[in-house]
Amino acid sequence: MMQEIEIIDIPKIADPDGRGNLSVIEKEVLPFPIKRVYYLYDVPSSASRGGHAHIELQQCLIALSGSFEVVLDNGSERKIITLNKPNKALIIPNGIWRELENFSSGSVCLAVVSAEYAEEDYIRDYQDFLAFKRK
Ligand code: T46
Repeated sequence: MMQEIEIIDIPKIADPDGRGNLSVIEKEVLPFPIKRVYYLYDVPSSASRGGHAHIELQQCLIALSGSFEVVLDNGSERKIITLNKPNKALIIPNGIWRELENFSSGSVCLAVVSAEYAEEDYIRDYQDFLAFKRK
């Protein structure tokens, strides 16, 4: 269950002269071709983002800075994953309900996704999501 949800390593290039790290996403790092990038920032700690599923869109989430929790729900099971490392990426396949919460101060959530923005791809009502999963 929840097999397709995974945390992958983003290659990290540590600078030999102590200039810090560089991580890069290219070629086959993600399990889908990249069509769009967006990011969430200045999110109050009390706020919740997400609260929807996507019909087709596949997504990669990275905590570029700080930390936040991602609640994942496949219609029969829920789990919570904390993201807090810029070289770890959470892969969320289509058909998964997600909620993002407990953002730390100054945190930045990068989303790298498989499709352009399309409101028709969203299921924003949880009962509609459960009905979609039963189909
Ligand atoms: C997701 C989570 C992690 C656009 O016009 N273009 C875009 O590319 C996006 C992503 C959003 N919007 C508009 C649509 C809404 O009027 O921005 C507004 C806020 O979007 P939303 O309420 O969907 O934001 P989140 O943070 O709840 O969800 C977003 C993504 O939409 C979603 O794919 O998985 O981040």
